[in-house]
Amino acid sequence: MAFSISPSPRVRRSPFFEATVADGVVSFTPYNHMLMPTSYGDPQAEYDRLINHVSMWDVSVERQVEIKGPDAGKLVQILTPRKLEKLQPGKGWYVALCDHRGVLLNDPILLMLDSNRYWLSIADSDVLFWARAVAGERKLDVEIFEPDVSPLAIQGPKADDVVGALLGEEALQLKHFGFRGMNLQGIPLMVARSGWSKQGGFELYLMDGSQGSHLWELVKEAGQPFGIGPGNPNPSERVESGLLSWGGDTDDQTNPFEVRMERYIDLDAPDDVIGIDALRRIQQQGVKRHQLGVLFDYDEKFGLYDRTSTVNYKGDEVGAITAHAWSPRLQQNIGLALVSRTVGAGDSVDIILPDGIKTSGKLCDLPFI
Ligand code: THG
Repeated sequence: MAFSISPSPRVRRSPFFEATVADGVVSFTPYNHMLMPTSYGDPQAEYDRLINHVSMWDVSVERQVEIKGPDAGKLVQILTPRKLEKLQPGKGWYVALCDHRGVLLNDPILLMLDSNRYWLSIADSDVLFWARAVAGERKLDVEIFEPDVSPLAIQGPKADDVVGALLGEEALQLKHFGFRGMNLQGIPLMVARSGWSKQGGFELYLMDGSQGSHLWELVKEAGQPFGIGPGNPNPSERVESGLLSWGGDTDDQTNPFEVRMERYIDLDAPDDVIGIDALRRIQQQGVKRHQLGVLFDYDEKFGLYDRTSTVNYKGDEVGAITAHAWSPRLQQNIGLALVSRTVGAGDSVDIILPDGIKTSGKLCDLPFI
């Protein structure tokens, strides 16, 4: 199969688009109505850089929904069933956004800029509409918009070296999910210690879209001595690390308890939080599914996939494999399963892959590594 993406103003480019093309990007995926690079043509090298060195990613698609005004704090609390009293300016928290059924709508990082200004750094769903609708219905005094903010991630064990060289000690002092405003040669940034990998690193939130190529070049230059190269959120590493991909690992029924987000849910959150009643009821009646790992008995290295696989246990369908990948560190095919709680870690299951191939595997706890 060889096909291309038709250009359209509906599918927006990132401020780093030209730079990624110059660096040899070969594929993209649509995400939040934008294009995210997914490969530079050498998956092995890209994985190796992330695990052993350092990698730079255009993750502009992680759009910000800014909520600003006297009722901003009130609105963000209504949107998430995690109690926010202890959130401080300069700190980000991983939160669930749920609908009135308790179904997970998005799993953003919530960044508190100050007491009346927040960013929701979103996964792939239209939070802007949701937040505006809720604010309107609850008659809250807020402005909600997408600011000119585009994250560039620097991930891997040498990310501290690169960011230290680029931005100095101030940046290195940031704690996990902490962030601060900084200026790099006239480029306004919000610098955070975060990113969608478990290899450590930073995200530079570019706050001036006209400076994308400039920022990309500066990061590339500072990273040269440490072997930096372009990459993207890595399918193998994220499955090994058990990081959630909303919309891939979740469906229109998935609640946060099913996908290991219970530690981000406070059932004693205020009663006006959307979904809180449903979440209390779900918890009381018993959660039906859970997310586990699966170790495949299938030797041929998995590539990418575009559909889920069926999981059977003793002849009955019990759920789906929502992601699978070859794990270079485990030297095995692994996956994420969303399955009935009637099965658990240690159980052997039969799996029908999207192309119809029948195989098997063993369920296990997450993360793999
Ligand atoms: N960075 C930014 N925005 C984002 C993402 C990101 N928006 C979309 C998506 N990623 C949001 N989803 C996640 C999922 C998991 C994590 C971060 C964002 C994550 N989880 C750790 C874990 O699950 O082990 C730690 C969570 C914690 O410490 O509370 O990091 O990557 N800007």
